[in-house]
Amino acid sequence: MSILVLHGPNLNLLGTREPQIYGSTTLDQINENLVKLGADRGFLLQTFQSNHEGLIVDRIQQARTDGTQFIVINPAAFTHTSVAIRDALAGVAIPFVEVHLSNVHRREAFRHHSYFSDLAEAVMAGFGSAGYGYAVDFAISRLAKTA
Ligand code: CA2
Repeated sequence: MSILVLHGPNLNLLGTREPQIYGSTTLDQINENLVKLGADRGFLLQTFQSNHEGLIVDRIQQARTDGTQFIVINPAAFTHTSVAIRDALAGVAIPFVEVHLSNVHRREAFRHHSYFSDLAEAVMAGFGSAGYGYAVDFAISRLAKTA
């Protein structure tokens, strides 16, 4: 049973810049914790980060045939711009949770609209890196129910 965690553009910079907004935990640390959280509950958890929209679309399409049963995605800036990533998620029809480190609703108006929220099973915003853990936990309980 497998969960895919996707990170959008610039999230590779986590822990190095703007800690007041995005925290001081690095992406590697976040991913390590999530892999362990999955493994402890008997799930394979794979992670992928890209700064390129098309590569994220490709990875979502790959999820259709690689056994992925649930996706956790922080589309980062693509949240507010990407019909292509939205269409890919709708196309593969794999349930997903949308995660944001910051509370996007307390920020600039252009961050208030998401191309993903109306398709998502749930949305996390403002929990910092803990939000990924909550999302994976939610994914595990959903998958455990359907197993
Ligand atoms: O709060 C989030 O997780 C966001 O998805 C992060 C995106 C932003 O465009 C969304 O509106 C909300 C930006 C990610 C940039 O990540 C950085 C990390 C460290 C230093 C600089 C940027």
